[in-house]
Amino acid sequence: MTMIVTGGAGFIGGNFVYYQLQNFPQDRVVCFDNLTYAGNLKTLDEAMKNDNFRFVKGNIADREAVFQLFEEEKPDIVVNFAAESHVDRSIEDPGIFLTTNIMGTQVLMDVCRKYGVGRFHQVGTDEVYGDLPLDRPDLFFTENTPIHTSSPYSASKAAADLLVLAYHRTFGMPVTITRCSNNYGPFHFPEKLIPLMITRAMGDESLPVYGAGENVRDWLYVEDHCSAIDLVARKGRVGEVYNIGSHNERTNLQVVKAILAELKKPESLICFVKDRPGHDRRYAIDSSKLQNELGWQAKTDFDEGIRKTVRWYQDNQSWWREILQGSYRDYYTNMYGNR
Ligand code: NAD
Ligand code: TDX
Repeated sequence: MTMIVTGGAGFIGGNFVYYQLQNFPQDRVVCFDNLTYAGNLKTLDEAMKNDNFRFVKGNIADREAVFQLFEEEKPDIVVNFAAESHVDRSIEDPGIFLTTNIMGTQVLMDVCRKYGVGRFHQVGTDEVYGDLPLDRPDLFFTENTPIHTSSPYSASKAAADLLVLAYHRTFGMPVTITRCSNNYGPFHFPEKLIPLMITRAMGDESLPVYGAGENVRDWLYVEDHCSAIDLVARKGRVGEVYNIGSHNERTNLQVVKAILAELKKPESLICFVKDRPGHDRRYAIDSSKLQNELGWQAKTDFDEGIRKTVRWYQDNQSWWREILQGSYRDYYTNMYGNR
């Protein structure tokens, strides 16, 4: 079997490539990724040593390149991780989010249709549901929660989901969609909350918490996300959406304090900065559909996951220090300089 993984040089896609190579050593995995600022070939160093792995540099919105790839590979399954994924960047410059996340998904749907691909799996996000109030801990997103987006990022992801479902209804394409809560773990680009705080705290630098740090996210260790996607892509019912989450809700302040405790660094590093515009208050996922239908369960709770993640950043400093030396510096100054 051949699986194409788009966006496999990024955080979750990279972890998913390793999940596939380890659990299905007989299958071929082809990563298609155009290596944006968030893509990193170093993440795939180990995969490159595997004969069943191929890396192809290319843009999912480039119709010609995508059709060429499918002509060569004739894949059985396509899992689409490729996306612009950072909310703050989508607030600064929404255009590329629409091109990659919407138009790119359309190109992939067209090519899957032409080549009769057996399954197209779209990696979606819980952000398409908007947010929940902080004072209603009884409320959770289900697959029937209305789409109600807050940022250009989440709007582009919602548009992609709708397009995927439309191709299923109109053309009978065999699609599935998962919508997951916040991930963390190895190879996470240090613009996102957890790796940003770990890498800065390791250097005794200030930790920029937006607003009062009371916003809540439901944190899922990336390996658990990979196992859920794999299960849905192989065994999920066609045309269905499955939520993924594990009830590990934490306020941002709790997350940052847990990181500081793990690193034995002082809480005086915390610095409250101007809030994110349109900042979603709380995400919380009900994933009982996935659990009941496919028997999925998360294996890693937050305390264990954060320990493993901190350890990974301590043990793999060359991976992230190289990123911090590049254009990331300008990004940090622009985003946080006057905050
Ligand atoms: P990431 O930003 O770390 O990686 C994205 C990857 O996609 C990079 O390797 C990048 O080079 C590649 N890419 C971007 N544009 C491309 C294009 N036009 N053509 C080909 N490749 C392109 O993102 P991530 O955090 O790993 O997220 C992966 C997917 O999971 C995204 O679709 C995201 O919306 C979704 N998701 C992420 C989270 C999370 O917590 N990170 C949670 C739920 C869903
Ligand atoms: O410096 C920061 N300070 C801060 O307080 C950063 C980068 C973030 N935050 C807050 C904002 C959020 O409430 O931390 C929380 C998490 O922020 P991000 O890491 O930017 O993630 P989020 O906006 O929740 O989106 C993530 O989860 C859903 C991913 O980036 C998305 O791709 C995914 O769809």
